[in-house]
Amino acid sequence: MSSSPTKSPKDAAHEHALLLNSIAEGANEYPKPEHVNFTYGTAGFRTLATKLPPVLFRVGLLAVLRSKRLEGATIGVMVTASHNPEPDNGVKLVDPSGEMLDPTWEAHATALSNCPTTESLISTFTTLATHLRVDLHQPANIVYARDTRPSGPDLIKALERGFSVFGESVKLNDLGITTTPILHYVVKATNDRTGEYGTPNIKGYNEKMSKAFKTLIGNRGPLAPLYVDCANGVGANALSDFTATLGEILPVHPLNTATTTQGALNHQCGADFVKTKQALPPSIQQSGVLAKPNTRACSFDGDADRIVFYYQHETKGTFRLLDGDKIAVMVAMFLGDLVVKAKLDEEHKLQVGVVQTAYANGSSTKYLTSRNIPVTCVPTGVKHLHHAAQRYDIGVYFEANGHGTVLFADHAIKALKSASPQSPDSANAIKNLLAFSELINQAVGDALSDMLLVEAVLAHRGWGASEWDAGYEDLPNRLVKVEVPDRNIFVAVDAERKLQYPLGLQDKIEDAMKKYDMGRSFVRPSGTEDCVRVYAEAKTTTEAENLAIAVTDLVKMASGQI
Ligand code: NG1
Ligand code: ZN
Repeated sequence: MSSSPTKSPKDAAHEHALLLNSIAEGANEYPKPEHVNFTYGTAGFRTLATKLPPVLFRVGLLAVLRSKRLEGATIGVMVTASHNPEPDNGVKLVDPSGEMLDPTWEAHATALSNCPTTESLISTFTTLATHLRVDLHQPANIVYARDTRPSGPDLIKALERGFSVFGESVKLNDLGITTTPILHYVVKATNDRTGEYGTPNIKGYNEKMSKAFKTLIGNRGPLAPLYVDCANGVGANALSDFTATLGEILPVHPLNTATTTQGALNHQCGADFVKTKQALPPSIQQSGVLAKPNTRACSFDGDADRIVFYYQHETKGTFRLLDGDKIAVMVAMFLGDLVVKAKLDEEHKLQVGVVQTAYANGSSTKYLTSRNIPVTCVPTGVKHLHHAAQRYDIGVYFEANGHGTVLFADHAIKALKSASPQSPDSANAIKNLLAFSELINQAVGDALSDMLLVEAVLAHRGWGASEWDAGYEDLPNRLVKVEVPDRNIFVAVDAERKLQYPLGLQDKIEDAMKKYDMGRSFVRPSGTEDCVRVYAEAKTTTEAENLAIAVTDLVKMASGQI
């Protein structure tokens, strides 16, 4: 820690002592519960909300440290547990670029949150500030928000208590109740010195997207009606704000918007329910809105950063899922076509690539690679996908569960802006590519923005849901959650497609796979829940199910359960 040049060492020491006192006072109000171990994982901290107030207080301290370390750059804090049930809650930090927290700081978050006493918290805080060379005299800027969970207000209070120990050196921007991606947008826009990304508030977000969407739809609207399952969460608020800005071109029918009904959040609805059950939310089934052929619906998750689409088969009436893989494939193909039409000169040629995880359906990967679209496979967790996508000129990344976005590299935007089009067609393609770069959230997966992306591509293609679906047929698949005594004995490698430990288990999984036509299966420990996940796919539903059962048994055997 260096002291300000205007202060004497004595004053600086006094000020520091006051700060530590102030931290101690706050920490005493939020003692850490015994026998709980917190981990800052893929989704930040996430557990039962009642356990979280002390964590929020400490996250408040860390957010301020991070902002001060970055000379006052704005840091984001989001209080949400996404698709988890209502009694859970969580918190995650957002870095100034709008991306997830720098992974090296995840360990600092974990360390602070697990300090058992006020004394150990003070000592860990002091050590961190020193080792990370944080000048505590720097200003700090924080933007924060929460989803609609009833536990939100108490957690925000604990977070604000953490901020308050630093007194007036911290400037706060409370966005209130909003979606995770809007919070990321505001962080990115606040830190953007060029002022080009957008106005750093919710209105700025709506205006930016609405303008880009209108450019893309042109005179193609009004589009066919779209039913949107808001998971009874914050997406309902964001959607109604947005449609008020957008006007008539997309007739949106919001469903599951009961944000104040106790227990309704993510219950029998939302993107995670639809993806894991591979079925309609019962409320939508009963409403009969999808009975009309080719009617599209989509589901957000509880903090509106995931989206999946679906419809009912025209003749069979069966449920058809259009998940993250289907979105990635359609979007990558479409942007690839636009790039060809843009006819950029040789030195500015742009490559569209796709980033997936092992959970991507095998058919989607095959479809892309057979059409010469490069595909990268990375471990689960958005930060891995995001970073891999940054290596393409235009990087499309989606998890199968519907979390994803498309990143346009700075040099790609420059090439598009400076191109001299050879024909009206190429001028149009360039204009559209630039409008897509504005429409798509460049910080993080965003259900609302991805919904508009899909709608814009469908409008340009002149497709309904069934034409979109026709590209490839998903291989039947099963995802099983296996509870084991210690998930840490399972160590996955090779983008989590193989197990290194327990020794010998991978060979057994591969032997099981060989017994099924097009069989593929892998096992990995979850990063967000205390379980191991088994994924299996094969040519038929029965084979996929049998493979999942066989591999689940192998996992149980390896962990001594059978
Ligand atoms: P874990 O619990 O590590 O499988 C889940 C999702 C991830 C990601 C994170 C963060 C699956 C199989 N896993 O991770 O894709 O979205 O949550 O929310 O969907
Ligand atoms: Zn989410």
